[in-house]
Amino acid sequence: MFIDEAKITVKAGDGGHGCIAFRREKFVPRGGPSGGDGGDGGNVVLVADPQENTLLRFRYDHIFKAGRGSHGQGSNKTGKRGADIEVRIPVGTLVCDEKTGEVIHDFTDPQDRFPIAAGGRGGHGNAHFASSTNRTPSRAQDGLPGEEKQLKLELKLLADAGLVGYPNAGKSTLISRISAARPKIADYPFTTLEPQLGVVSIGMDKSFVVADIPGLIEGAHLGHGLGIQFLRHIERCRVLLHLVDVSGLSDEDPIVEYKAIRSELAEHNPELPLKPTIVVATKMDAAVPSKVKKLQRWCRQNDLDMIRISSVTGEGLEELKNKVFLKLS
Ligand SMILES: Nc1nc2c(ncn2[C@@H]2O[C@H](COP(=O)(O)OP(=O)(O)OP(=O)(O)O)[C@@H](O)[C@H]2O)c(=O)[nH]1
Ligand SMILES: [Mg+2]
Repeated sequence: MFIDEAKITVKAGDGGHGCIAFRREKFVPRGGPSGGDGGDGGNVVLVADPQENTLLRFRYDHIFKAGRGSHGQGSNKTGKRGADIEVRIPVGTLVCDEKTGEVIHDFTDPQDRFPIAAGGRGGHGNAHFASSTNRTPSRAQDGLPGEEKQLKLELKLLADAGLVGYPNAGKSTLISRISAARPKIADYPFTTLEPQLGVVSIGMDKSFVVADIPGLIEGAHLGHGLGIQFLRHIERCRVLLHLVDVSGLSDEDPIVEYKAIRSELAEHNPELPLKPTIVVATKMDAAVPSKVKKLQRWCRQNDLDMIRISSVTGEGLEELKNKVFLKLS
């Protein structure tokens, strides 16, 4: 679950064929061979790009071909080289051969470049084969095929946004609605025992990673409930989503609940409460209006962003995704 995966095919360009030709010029009897070489095929190069943070885009786009070399021509014209292509992948991606599982390259540094598939060499034209004993060679080479590889990409994810809240606040349900993660969901506290990550996509090319962690309760820093050991998973998140149940399914006062979690965060690491936070009022389909109003007022007074959502009806989910993305960029 902490790993994002993708399979891609890379195909380097084939080399162009060599050409068979002879000079034909007026007043030059028996002109020599003049067939040019084929151009080399283009290479496929993988490049680690700090702007990319997930492998999500490879779900839509997973075959990458470099350009083929042009064939040689008469008058000793060499064919044009095929164009190289660069495939940009996130820093931290491990690339393996899909069939053998062998590790090909670990992209640990930004701008790390690795030629993954070499273009085929262009074939020699007949001019190349002329010698003192054979002045009219009538053979030329075909270009060689470019390399083709099936690759498996693996990326260890770091979450951009972390979900915090009481048990049953609806954290796992939310992540299951906005990402492909499928954590266990149930109407009893502490359903989630292990942190889960999900990749949230916005449109075709934007995404962020969200972490679902076990619920917190008052005294978590003293070991109550499942404790706060899971908070280390969100220490590197840049945004916190603080989920507060405003439905009749919870009998807790929303403000009391909010403050309890905030103080547990601070107990764990005083910097956690300083992170940009969005207060997320959950289960709006079953909302108790007085709770919503109370939380709303509190957020306004404390200059906090608040969004109302329902993972059942989908209310507010797009707004939430966009807001998180804005805070991250
Ligand atoms: N009506 C309604 N119920 C919801 C909504 N979101 C979650 N629930 C229900 O609330 C209960 C708890 O949901 P979970 O997603 O498991 O809550 P959690 O915050 O992950 O809980 P823990 O893992 O125990 O911390 C489940 O019964 C869900 O079906 C919602 O938007 N509307
Ligand atoms: Mg859960």
